[in-house]
Amino acid sequence: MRHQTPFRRLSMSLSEPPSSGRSSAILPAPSRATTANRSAGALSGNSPVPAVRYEHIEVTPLTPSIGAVVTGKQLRSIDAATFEEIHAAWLRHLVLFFPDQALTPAEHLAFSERFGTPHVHPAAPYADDNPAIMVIHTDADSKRNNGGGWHTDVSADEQPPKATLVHLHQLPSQGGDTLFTNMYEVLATLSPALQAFLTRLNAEHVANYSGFYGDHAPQRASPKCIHPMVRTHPETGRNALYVNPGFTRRICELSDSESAALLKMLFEHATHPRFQCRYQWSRNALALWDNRCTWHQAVWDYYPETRSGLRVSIVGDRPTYRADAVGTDGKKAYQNGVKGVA
Ligand SMILES: O=C(O)CCC(=O)C(=O)O
Ligand SMILES: [Fe+2]
Repeated sequence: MRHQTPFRRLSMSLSEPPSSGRSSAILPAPSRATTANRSAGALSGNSPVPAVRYEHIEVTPLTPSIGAVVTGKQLRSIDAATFEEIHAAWLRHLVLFFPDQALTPAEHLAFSERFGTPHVHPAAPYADDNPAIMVIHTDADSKRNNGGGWHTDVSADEQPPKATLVHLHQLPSQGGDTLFTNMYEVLATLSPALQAFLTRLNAEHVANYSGFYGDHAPQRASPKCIHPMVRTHPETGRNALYVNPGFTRRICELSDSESAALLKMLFEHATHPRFQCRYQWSRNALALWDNRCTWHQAVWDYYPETRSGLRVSIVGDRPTYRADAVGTDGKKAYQNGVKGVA
């Protein structure tokens, strides 16, 4: 398979930063481990996380930056070794897609719970009398499409969901794709001076679900929270930009006009296609994404057709920036990497 460059067994610990011991927080120089792997030709795509050899699943990357399709297993019955591989692939590719998963809502929930405690959405309708099983549904009567703009899930919560698992049961005849963005790379391709500045800033995230889900009564008040703009991923030790157009309203330490200008610039930078993948769903596919280092957006291009399924999210940590983190990934700065005219 083109993605597999076996040089290292999965027994490596991905719960530790890939290059622990590195002290400089944010300088965009490759870590020693990364450099060694690169010269050995061991990296696939842009990930600084070492390649792994999978023995229980097949993993096919969608782009060098983000996303992989995982085949070979039914998620309703996986053993601990398979789960470990899925977890490692998730940390490496940020979003995984599992086609052809025959899952009842209870099985979807049970697989999701292997990642932690289910998160209850503040306002969305739910299935099976269980507020942890959120309904995803858009049809000809919908006023809006859930997840239709770039966002990370419920980032206005004090402990936003770390993982989201969406299983789609009904699809339109065409369209209804979901796009994902790699927010590690978005940060890493900014100039070192701007990265360093961002590590000192916090931003306010505000949700307003009032009327969003029609007549459905909310589970709780719409949340509001202040989070650091650069977030250190607690499992990979890598830094990601943690602001998004869906929920981030202003940068606390700046004036209104400075805040608006910087957020506009960051949002534009983050929407470059080089950081993205786009998934074309098939019926009964399940997507698993990491909200700590990605954005996503569901495209509503299939009106008046119906698209529906279920979602379970898993509670994450309170976002923090760690000055002793692995840092960013040594990408070329934005002006060297992605600007261009044609
Ligand atoms: O329907 C989708 O593809 C994703 C919608 C969304 O943003 C979500 O469920 O978090
Ligand atoms: Fe979402």
